[in-house]
Amino acid sequence: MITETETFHSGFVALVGRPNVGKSTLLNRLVGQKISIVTHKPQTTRQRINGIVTTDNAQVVFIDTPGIHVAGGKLLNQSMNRAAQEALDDADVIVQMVIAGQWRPLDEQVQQQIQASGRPALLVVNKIDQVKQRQELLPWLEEHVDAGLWRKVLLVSARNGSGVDDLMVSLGELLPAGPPLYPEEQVSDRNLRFMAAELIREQLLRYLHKELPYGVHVQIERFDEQTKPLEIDAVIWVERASHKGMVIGKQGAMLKQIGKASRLQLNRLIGRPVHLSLWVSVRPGWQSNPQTLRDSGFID
Ligand SMILES: Nc1nc2c(ncn2[C@@H]2O[C@H](COP(=O)(O)OP(=O)(O)OP(=O)(O)O)[C@@H](O)[C@H]2O)c(=O)[nH]1
Ligand SMILES: [Mg+2]
Repeated sequence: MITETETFHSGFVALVGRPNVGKSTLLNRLVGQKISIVTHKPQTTRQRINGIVTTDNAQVVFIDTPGIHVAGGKLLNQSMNRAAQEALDDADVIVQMVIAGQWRPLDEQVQQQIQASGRPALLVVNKIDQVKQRQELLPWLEEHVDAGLWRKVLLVSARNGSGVDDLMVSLGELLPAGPPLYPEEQVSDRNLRFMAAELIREQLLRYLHKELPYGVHVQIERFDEQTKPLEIDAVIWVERASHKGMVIGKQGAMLKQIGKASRLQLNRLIGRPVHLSLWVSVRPGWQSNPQTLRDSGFID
């Protein structure tokens, strides 16, 4: 319930860090719902996703961003890093996430980007559930964490929720006074169609090996809410003809497995039975094709 607008705080908080540190896991934990996909593979998130948390006295719009990485030549990867940079530029407050006990060159690079932005920033040291004794972390914290840079340093487990309430309190205090930016019941800026494509891509990342999942994209061709069960047709893009066979598998076994796992996720997301049809289409070089990336919302 939103009551007193005078003391209400609102604004954008960017969650940034190198791939796999747990940004999307934390977003889902904060929002209390799965709105961003999570896998053990780096570069899972490809586009920014806003997750909205509204309390009695604040509305925090969290921006989940793609992990900042060495982009190489592909336009898709460049667009992912750009999405993270834009979130840094748009945010009122920045949260950098790192993994407890790890401080890699990319973590250092992200920290420098945050410094350059000049925005207030917090450091979240995530995955502390993997640390047996918190004291073990002290030498690491002393070596890598420059307390002067951060408004606060928090030890968190996005997986089990430890430290997450403290993070919310700290963020509420740092955001400017202002009215809510979204209706209080809204939890994401993305629609069901986008989330459906993401859930299917999550299963592709889970089931496909090595580099193959990085070359896939899911395009929803039909999302018919009038039918019972709800009908979803989706096309999985792959970069090469040889990849098509790998996604389909022997006698269609792989695609069947991915379809089944996706359907279960979609049923949960939408709250009613879904009929899912999947196709695989070869789109050579889609990751570097500006028109394709524009049509799919990766670049403006
Ligand atoms: N043990 C442990 N694992 C975690 C925690 N948070 C995230 N993970 C795991 O770390 C992996 C990466 O999590 P994601 O949330 O996808 O990480 P991300 O930073 O969003 O990754 P990208 O989207 O690739 O940039 C997954 O296997 C998560 O289950 C945590 O607090 N503890
Ligand atoms: Mg992510």
